[in-house]
Amino acid sequence: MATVSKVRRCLEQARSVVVLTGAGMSAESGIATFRGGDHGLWARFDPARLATPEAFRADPDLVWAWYRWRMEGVRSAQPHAGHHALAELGRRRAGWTLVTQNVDDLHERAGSRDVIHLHGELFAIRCFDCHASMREGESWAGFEPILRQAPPRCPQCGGPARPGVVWFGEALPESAWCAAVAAVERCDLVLVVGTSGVVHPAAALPELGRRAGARVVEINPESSAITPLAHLHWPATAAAALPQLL
Ligand code: BV8
Ligand code: ZN
Repeated sequence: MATVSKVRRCLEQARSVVVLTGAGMSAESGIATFRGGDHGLWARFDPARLATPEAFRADPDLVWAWYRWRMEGVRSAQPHAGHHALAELGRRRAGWTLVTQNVDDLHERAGSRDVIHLHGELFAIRCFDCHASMREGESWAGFEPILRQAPPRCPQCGGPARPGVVWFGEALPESAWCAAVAAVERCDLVLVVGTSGVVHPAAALPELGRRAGARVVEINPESSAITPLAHLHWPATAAAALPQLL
């Protein structure tokens, strides 16, 4: 039986499904993944090094400019057929939880509801010091790629604005993590789409689900750290595979 028919059957037999997406889910919308591909203007910077509180403290104008560049990139990107397929599957089924490691809003723009963002949200800008929510400040004039931009200052305390993402070395939002763990521990299918499975603790979710008795299906054109524990690996891209599950 073809892989798509096996995955469809897993979906039909599952009472409750958790989908875990990673940067590969946004790749076909033109958003660079963390560990693959060329970052163009930012090619000489390692994203994992910039996505830390230390990097922001050391050079806020560099890190802030990187996030503003990424915000503009997400703004000009569109959700693809895979995002729309997940939103449609979520509308059709009860027992459907979408958990993402991504900080973009492509799942929401495709119509998915109650998305669990384990690593925060790019556009949820807040003060680095007092956590007051903030606006993103001066518009990105003409989107000419820039390497430095001073973060706007907090009206409450004067602190610098930061993106609402979870940096390396920062704890995941308690409520998001607990909701994701509760969902995988009671589901019968974990559908993992587009993650290399190297960032913890998010990468442990498929294993938690499997230990609780769920089947694990992976959609990824390459193999990943998740592949060895997946019952089924569908070597396909998100935009090509997910619409076939409708
Ligand atoms: C924490 C927001 C503790 C920021 C992100 C050593 C061993 C183990 C762990 C650690 C370690 N040293 C440090 C750690 C912990 C660290 C970690 O896991 N590091 C890794 C790199 C080893 N984790 C943390 O720091 C976490 N916090 O542990 O806190 C703590 C506890 C209590 C109190 C205080 C502290 C925080 C991790 C969150 C980091 N933030 N994002 C931002 O975006 O700027 S993570 C970042 O990576 C993105 O969110 C991204 O989603 C995520 C994971 O990467 P992937 O999504 O998997 O993307 P990747 O590029 O790797 O892979 C893409 C995949 O897609 C590939 O497999 C590819 O084949 C596939 N693909 C490509 N195209 C397609 C496709 N698939 C389908 N279709 C396609 N078209
Ligand atoms: Zn403040």
